[in-house]
Amino acid sequence: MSARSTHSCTARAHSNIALIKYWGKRDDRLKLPAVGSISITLDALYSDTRVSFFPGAAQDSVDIGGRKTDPAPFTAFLDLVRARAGIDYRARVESWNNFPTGAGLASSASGFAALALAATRAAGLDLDARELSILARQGSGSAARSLFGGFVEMHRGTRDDGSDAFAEPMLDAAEWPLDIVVAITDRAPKTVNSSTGMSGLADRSDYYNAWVSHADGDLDAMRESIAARDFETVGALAEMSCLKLHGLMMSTRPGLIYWNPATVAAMQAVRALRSDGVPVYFTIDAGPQVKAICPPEHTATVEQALAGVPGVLDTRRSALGPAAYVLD
Ligand code: 2P0
Repeated sequence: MSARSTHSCTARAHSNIALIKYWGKRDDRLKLPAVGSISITLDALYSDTRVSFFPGAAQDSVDIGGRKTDPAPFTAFLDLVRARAGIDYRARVESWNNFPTGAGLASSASGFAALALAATRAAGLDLDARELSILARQGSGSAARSLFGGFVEMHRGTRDDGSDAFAEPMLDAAEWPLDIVVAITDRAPKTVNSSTGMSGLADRSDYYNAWVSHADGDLDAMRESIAARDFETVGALAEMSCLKLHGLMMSTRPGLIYWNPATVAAMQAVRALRSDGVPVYFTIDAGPQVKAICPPEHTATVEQALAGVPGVLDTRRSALGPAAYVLD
């Protein structure tokens, strides 16, 4: 957009879950991750975000799911877009998630990815995929991955300015169809958000150095097993990365426990399915929901088993999803 006109844009971005997890930052302000990560994008969970810049407005306004939200964290992000576009108009942001917000289903990933795409387009910018990913990362580290579909790798990068800390696609969704069954065990927003949970980790966890020093090996192994379409190894690596992440969280002063009894029961149900010959592995993010990954021919069996676990409130199933895109 030129500085004279006003524009709106609505974009959709899908949530993602990491198979090799990101946790910890090497720079808080630029949200530079301490470790790289590899994720899959989910078709069934997404955020739609509309951004309109208005010349006359005094401040940004943000609604999520129809409710007014403190605009401060979004203003900091929109300032990056405004600086780049050379405008100073305030924005009206309206965002909807088709799933519970802030409950460990990566609403900040899909939300900030959709916001990055909608805000840049509304401001008249047309950033390439890498630039957009670097921008989205500054909203939320995991948002850098939600701009892409299928299997995605986020690079840790080594530069201080963050110019090499971006995500890029590895495989499109259609290249290796897999399903995810999400077992929802609590719909309430979590009490400790990810940024707080992972802040200052080097000083707060005795396990931090071990976490960082093994990350590259885990990423190499995951890259290789994805390239080989080796589901058992992908699943085993993902389950181990999840358990290492939660071990790290529990080792952080004060100890961070995101699980509830149904979370543990669902993990055990996944392992029981596996001992019965069903290829399925679990992963869990910064929340109590369990995500089970399996080839599509086993999805119905997995969903039925998880729905029957005491304390599981609901299940959602998803295929792998597409890259973020503009709706209008
Ligand atoms: C991940 N998580 O790789 C890890 C695993 C949750 C557990 O990325 O502070 O919301 O905005 O960068 O991206 C969640 O962290 O945190 C996350 P910030 P973000 O998916």
